[in-house]
Amino acid sequence: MTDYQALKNAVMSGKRDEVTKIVSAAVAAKEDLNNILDKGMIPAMREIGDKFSRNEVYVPELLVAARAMQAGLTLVEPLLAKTGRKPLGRVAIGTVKGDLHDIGKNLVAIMLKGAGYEVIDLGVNCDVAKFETSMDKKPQVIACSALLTTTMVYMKDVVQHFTAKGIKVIIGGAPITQAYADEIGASGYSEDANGAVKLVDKLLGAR
Ligand code: B1M
Repeated sequence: MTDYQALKNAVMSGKRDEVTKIVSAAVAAKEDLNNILDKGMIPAMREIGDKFSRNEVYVPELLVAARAMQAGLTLVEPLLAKTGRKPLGRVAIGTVKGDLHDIGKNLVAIMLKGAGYEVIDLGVNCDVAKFETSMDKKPQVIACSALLTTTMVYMKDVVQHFTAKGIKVIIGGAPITQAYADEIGASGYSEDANGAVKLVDKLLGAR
């Protein structure tokens, strides 16, 4: 019988080997994959995300937890694909054209995955055409990250293009503000990765 509290603690404290051990054993014992996610890993990422938002933990702690989460997800994801577990929704994410910063974007992606969303990660330097390549997967939200004042302006093109098609666009990154999001007509802004999950939850009515 899997100790889900131990799994949760291992993810939150970033113990990657421990997560791998517990998840491997759970998979070998044919535990319900939904339980592994819903009782262990997802609450762990939600809780550490909330702590991060309250400044109780910082980027390094969040990064190690994210890596531990990723280690567990790597084991579960291929099996989940076979069970047909439905994701809460689909989000395509990328850092905008001209911008190569991806640490924050990766955190947002992993928090979304951890929360139960399917994430199409388009990487960095994404222009509208690159975001368009995700359309065959039918994302409901485009999530756009920028770290440079010179590249954030491109978000306006992404917002205009996709909102015209009825797809929501959310933005974030160090130089972004709510005022800027309002100015360019984005569907939403969040200042951190956990806030991005809450924003997507709200936009898609998922929770
Ligand atoms: Co660069 N860089 N950098 N850099 N870099 C900054 C951003 C800078 C502020 C440093 C400085 O001058 N003090 C500055 C920007 C100045 C400005 O525009 N105002 C800068 C510069 C100038 C540059 C170069 C131009 C330097 C040069 O070559 N002369 C160059 C540009 C390259 C390019 O992109 N074309 C450059 C290059 C690099 C490295 C490659 C060396 C490296 C990036 C490595 C990588 O990402 N793989 C790098 C780094 C590491 C930084 C700093 C030090 C750290 C950024 C980071 O990862 N933070 C940064 C200075 C700083 O921020 N102190 C700096 C941690 C990360 C977790 O935070 O990405 O903000 P962040 O993400 C947060 C939130 O913003 C939010 O959630 C995350 C956490 O909760 N968030 C979202 C992010 N995306 C979101 C999306 C959402 C919602 C929330 O919804 C969609």
